[in-house]
Amino acid sequence: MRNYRLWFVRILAALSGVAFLVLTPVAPAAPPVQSAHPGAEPASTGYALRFYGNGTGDIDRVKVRIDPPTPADVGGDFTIEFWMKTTASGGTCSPGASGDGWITGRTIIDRDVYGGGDHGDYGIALASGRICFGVAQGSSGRTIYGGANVANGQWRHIAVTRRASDGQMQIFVDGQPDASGTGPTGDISYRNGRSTSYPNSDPYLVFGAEKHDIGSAYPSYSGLLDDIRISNVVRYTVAFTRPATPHAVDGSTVALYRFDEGSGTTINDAAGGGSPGVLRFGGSPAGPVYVTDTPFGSTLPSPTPTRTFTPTSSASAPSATATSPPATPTPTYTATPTSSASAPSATATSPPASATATSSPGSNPLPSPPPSTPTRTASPTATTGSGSTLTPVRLFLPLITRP
Ligand SMILES: [Ca+2]
Ligand SMILES: [Ca+2]
Repeated sequence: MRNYRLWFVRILAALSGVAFLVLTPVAPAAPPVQSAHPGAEPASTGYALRFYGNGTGDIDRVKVRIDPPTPADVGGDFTIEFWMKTTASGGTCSPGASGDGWITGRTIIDRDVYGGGDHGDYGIALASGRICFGVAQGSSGRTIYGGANVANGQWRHIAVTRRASDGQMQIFVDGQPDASGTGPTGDISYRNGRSTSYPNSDPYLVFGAEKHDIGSAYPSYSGLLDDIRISNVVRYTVAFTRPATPHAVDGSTVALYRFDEGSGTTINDAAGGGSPGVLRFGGSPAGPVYVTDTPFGSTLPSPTPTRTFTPTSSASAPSATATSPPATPTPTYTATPTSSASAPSATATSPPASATATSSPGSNPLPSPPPSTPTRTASPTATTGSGSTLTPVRLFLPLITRP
């Protein structure tokens, strides 16, 4: 009986010119995630990744292994830039003489090591709609906090720079200087062969989530990310024109993530491939997912000047030369403008973390491995956790600063 009905419908559909496929219980509608067929899609601009800020279970993130060392493990001069789009703000930033002031923001890029800064760590987060960027090495650190509201539902270009020689740090939003400060000097790359009690998070560079899943006091980013480029130079010291096209690969590009795969769990590194990533999918809603909304679509990002604070950009050192005076104008937010360029840094002029795919793994087990355990500094920054009840666990293991 069913067959007769089916054929009847098909004939009717064929006669009336209607695609009968939609009436037959054949194949479900194509899923929103398409396979990447660059040539098959009209004016394809690729994809971006949409994260949901689940911040748990090692999911809803992209993980890039950096130890044994990969090119993405920058630690000398570097620039990290990307596009983001969100309206989900929240989180807090504690600018000042701590490199962990960003960890209570919604983490966008996480290269933290659990506890104190050890050889070095850093991270970028969104807090109250503004960019928060911290760098630490040992007990020395600095967190700077931008002023522009970037959580306005439009694509925004973010760039952070860090210089090894004098610790100069800067944030740029849509090419405009947004904050600056002076952090630790020297090499802050992930210490090669470093032993850790957190092997699933420490030796990774993580996009879109707080890497250790410590809890709600350390939230994860919810929103879109695209075209993350990591360079081993300070690309910007003064205002620049916001890019209108995907970041290029050049001699200073050590890793580049276009998120144009469109499916699967492999995240390609467009800059030579030495630092591929893995997409860890899950949560509710489950993320990250590929979306066709990119900064390079028909709707060009409008340079929204929603800046609420213009950090006297004069700070920008005239040139990227080695010894420039401690960049003065720390953003007015910083209560402690003291330049803590103290750190007994390992090397003066840190070597660009890498140039080749794999620089001798475990090559430097020598530099006296610091006191066995990653000192978990109970820095004051942790207190911010609004309404976060201190669990006994956290108190027991001085996890107060996840750091
Ligand atoms: Ca893309
Ligand atoms: Ca840390």
